[in-house]
Amino acid sequence: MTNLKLPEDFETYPEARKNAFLKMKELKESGRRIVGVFCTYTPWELIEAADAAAVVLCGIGDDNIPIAETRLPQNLCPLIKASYGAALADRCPFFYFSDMVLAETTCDGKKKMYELMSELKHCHIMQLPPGKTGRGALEFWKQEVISVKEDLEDFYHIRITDEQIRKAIHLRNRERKAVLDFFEIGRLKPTPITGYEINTVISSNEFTVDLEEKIKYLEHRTAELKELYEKEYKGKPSRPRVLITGCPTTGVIDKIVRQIEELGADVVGFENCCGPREKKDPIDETKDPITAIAEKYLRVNCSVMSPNPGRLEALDAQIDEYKVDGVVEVLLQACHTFAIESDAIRTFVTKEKGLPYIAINTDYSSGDQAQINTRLGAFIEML
Ligand code: BJ8
Repeated sequence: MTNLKLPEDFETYPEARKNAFLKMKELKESGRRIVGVFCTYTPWELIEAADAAAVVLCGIGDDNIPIAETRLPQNLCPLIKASYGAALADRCPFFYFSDMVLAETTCDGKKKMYELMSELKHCHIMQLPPGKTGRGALEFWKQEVISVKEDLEDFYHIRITDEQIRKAIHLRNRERKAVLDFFEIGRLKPTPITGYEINTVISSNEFTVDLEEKIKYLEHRTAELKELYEKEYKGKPSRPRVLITGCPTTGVIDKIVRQIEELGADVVGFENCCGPREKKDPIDETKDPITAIAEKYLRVNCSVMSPNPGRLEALDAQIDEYKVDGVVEVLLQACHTFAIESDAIRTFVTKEKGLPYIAINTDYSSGDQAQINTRLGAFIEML
């Protein structure tokens, strides 16, 4: 239970997941194609163009970890273990109903886990170049995008036309705009929305396969929140404003995001894959669609890229735009790429921006909750 202000029809992430499961079952029974995905690098537009529904697979749940550890090492990111454990034990309804999985070689743990996941279901694994700007990176990645299109065509015995891809790009750009507008409610001071709601709605929305329905919901909620701000919030004092950065937070919504807000601060923004990272960056609709898709997804500022200066630039802009008082970095256990980048992030936030910063190293268990609350409580007092 939470004492945070939430809309009447608010569903927690587990509730949304349960309801989506029933919809997914109906969808499958109606003969709809379903492709499971995991990551922000996924070119969703190609799935859409294949007239298939893209659905984000489960990567949360401490109860999925022991199952995963029967084949994966203990000292591995909980997101990777939970993804595999949920698939292996048939606990992820979306994996169960997916015809195939579209995945990418992002971090080492994920790419090796996908080798095991491929034993369970057809996984198309895109090879991601190690950097965005290296020699041939874009051309290499473009070939990977083409290989996805070809695999979808072979798998479903269809042809995907440029026209279908253009249509999908247009639809996804409209969706990006609706999601971005919703995120940007967090810029209002004081914010009329909790970070807990933002994180939950965005993560839960990944189960909504009808993009028009998703756009409609987000536009409606954004308009409602703007009205609420004008009526009840404008001109009132603000609580300390926190930006979250680092690893994805869907698996720790209750453990970290909600706790920050219960402890007296507002989470106003996310500089991670649960935030506007890729939503800010639409696909160019004037270019050849495959090139435009390849260019767009190669721009994602994930720590798996070396070097990754775009993340600092995005963080810089977001701290200013969201009028942030402090930054909380979430580091999932054994995520080496984000853990190594955290040194540069700490220096940037504290020295360049002159703001307090804290890194929380955690996993999906509840064992460290009390210790985290103590550290977050002390951090919020400094803001
Ligand atoms: S684009 S952040 S969704 S890879 S937390 S599994 S990196 S060890 S989730 Fe991610 Fe795509 Fe990047 Fe976004 Fe590995 Fe780190 Fe675990 Fe991670």
